[in-house]
Amino acid sequence: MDTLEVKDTICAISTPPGVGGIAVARISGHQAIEVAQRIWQGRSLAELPTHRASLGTVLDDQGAPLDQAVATVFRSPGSFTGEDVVELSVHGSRYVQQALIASLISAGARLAEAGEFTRRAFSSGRMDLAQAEAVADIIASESKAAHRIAMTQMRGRFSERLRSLRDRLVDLSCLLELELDFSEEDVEFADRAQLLSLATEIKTEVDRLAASFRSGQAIKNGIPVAIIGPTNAGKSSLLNALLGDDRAIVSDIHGTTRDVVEDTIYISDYQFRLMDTAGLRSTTDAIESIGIDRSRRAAERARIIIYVVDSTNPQPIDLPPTDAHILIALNKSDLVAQAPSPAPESNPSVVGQAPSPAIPISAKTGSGLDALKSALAALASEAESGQESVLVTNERHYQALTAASESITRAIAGMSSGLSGELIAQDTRLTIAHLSSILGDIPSSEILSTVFSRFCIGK
Ligand SMILES: Nc1nc2c(ncn2[C@@H]2O[C@H](COP(=O)(O)OP(=O)(O)OP(=O)(O)O)[C@@H](O)[C@H]2O)c(=O)[nH]1
Ligand SMILES: [Mg+2]
Repeated sequence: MDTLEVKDTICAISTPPGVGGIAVARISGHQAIEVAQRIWQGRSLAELPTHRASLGTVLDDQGAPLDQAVATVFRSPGSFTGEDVVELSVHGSRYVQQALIASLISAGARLAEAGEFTRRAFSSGRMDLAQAEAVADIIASESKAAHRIAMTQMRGRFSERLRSLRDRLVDLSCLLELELDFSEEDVEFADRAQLLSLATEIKTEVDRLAASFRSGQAIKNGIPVAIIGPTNAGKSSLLNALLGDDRAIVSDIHGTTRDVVEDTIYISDYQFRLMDTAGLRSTTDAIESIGIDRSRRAAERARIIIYVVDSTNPQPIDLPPTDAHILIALNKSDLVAQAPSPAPESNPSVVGQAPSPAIPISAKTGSGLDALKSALAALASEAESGQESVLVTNERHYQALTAASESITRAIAGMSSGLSGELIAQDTRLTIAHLSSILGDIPSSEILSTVFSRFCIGK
């Protein structure tokens, strides 16, 4: 709990800037109802039951009627921030919004800082830090999948997982401390093998959560897809066909595209960031070489590569080793009469990573594009539901998990090499602290000793 903070009453427009049918001003703090009442004509807000709305009139800072409005009162602790909250819905004119805020400030509120409502929700214990961060992610979510992951986190699934890991670590830590306390009496509370297997299990889980970050981040920000292939294969035509827009220049001149052309599409629940790139070929043109360099870098950034082959002129696939998923698109299928030829011979580093069969497409007629889109959606869905039930999407969480993994690894190494219990216990505590930092509750020695007393009777 954030008890040091002075909880003055804050206000802000919570709807997006600009004109809208309705705008909502939110007021939070122990004087929220009193402040709102000063600019309110209508049923007394103090007498309004919690979670109830009432129609009335809001007044400007001169006391003149400003707009007809609906006031909703949420009493502490059953509100978003945990404090008393009043929401005033007014007509969404820019003038009304600005005059309403001016009026609330003259009535005793202060303009809220960015994120302050959610921050108060965190400090009043309404949610932990990971949940508060998820609120920001929900607001920023641009695809159904990004929204779904953020919702899971806001509802506390990720936090539950972390708490359960932490509790098991506290168990472990407790056994280690007991051994330390009684070491002279030669009492064994748990054999080393048992401690080791518990620690290893915890490390595996921490590592799996950390490993989900790449997928989680890609789904949150848009999955990077690089369109790669030789010149004139139809990469830019494919980008345009997928976007349904003349985004990139198309021509039959080899080496048309020089720069990476990027745009986003939505398929199924996912957002993809498509990158059209310069065709791969050996060239003496200095600018084209720079473009090809950029293609290779785009391929490195990508989670999925669409490798475009010209079916009328198939060449061996030439890709540097990559850990991206590779989809092979056999383009210009409209020009080959019979069933499309099998995938051209590929270099071995790629073959192993291209389990899906090549997809015949025509960027010109649009045939096969649905199959290509389905393949993209299937890869995205695999990445989402792959190894983990919750995906890590936040850089801060990822850093903390990585640090937790490092400290538990040291503890495990210590256990297997018979290092002093003191050092192992220290690394275990450090792991607990890293996991706790994600939830925002760094355990003070006081909290830890409370937790410990629950587990270690008589200590
Ligand atoms: N018939 C047919 N022509 C196509 C198809 N896709 C692309 N083309 C033609 O192939 C030529 C090259 O297309 P681009 O999309 O510019 O090829 P690119 O791979 O982007 O080429 P670079 O930018 O030079 O690397 C153009 O003349 C397109 O009209 C297709 O599916 N069928
Ligand atoms: Mg091109």
